[in-house]
Amino acid sequence: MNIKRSELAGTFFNASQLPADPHPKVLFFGRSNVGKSSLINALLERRLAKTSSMPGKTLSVNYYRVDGRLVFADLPGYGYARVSKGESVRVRKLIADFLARVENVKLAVMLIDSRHGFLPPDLETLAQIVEKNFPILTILTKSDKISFSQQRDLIAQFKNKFGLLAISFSIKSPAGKSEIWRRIKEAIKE
Ligand SMILES: Nc1nc2c(ncn2[C@@H]2O[C@H](COP(=O)(O)OP(=O)(O)O)[C@@H](O)[C@H]2O)c(=O)[nH]1
Ligand SMILES: [Mg+2]
Repeated sequence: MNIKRSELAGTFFNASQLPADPHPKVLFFGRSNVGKSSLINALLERRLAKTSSMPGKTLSVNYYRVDGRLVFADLPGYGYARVSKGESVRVRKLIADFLARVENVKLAVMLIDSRHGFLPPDLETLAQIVEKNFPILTILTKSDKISFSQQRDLIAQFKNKFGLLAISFSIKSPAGKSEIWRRIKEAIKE
């Protein structure tokens, strides 16, 4: 995809702050530190989303506007072990409130760490997304940390066990990015 323009379009700490926005949206979900900001930056070809090696930082929904139209929504990372119980309840609530309000969702991108696969907090999120009937694309992040055969097995497992399409991705290699864009474009065209 040839992106001409992308910008941070809003940071929301509470779902009630969400503006009514009719534009098509792609939502990004994942555990804290899974590589969500890194993937968004790779897709947009600029460092818009802050990346951090310290998990459990942001408790907000960020909107990135792509070419004045499409919106990438970066959801808060969940499932970080070292945050308080109250904090993880707040993350869950923000995601649930957001899902109750957001309009015109074309695709939910679910990021899963290649080394860990689905963990209980991912399944909780998956259930929330399935309930909304959004099309789902699974990205297996940090694929540079596992072998090609492990990647292949994981992709097959996602397909057979969960009926989910998964694509491997690493910030260290451009492979995967064009397929992810292809799937996004396919999802947003009407
Ligand atoms: N080896 C490797 N590290 C990655 C990859 N993607 C992200 N990271 C690192 O993982 C950490 C968390 O990434 P970030 O994008 O901030 O995760 P987020 O919390 O999900 O937004 C950072 O230190 C990144 O540099 C990847 O594909 N390979
Ligand atoms: Mg992030």
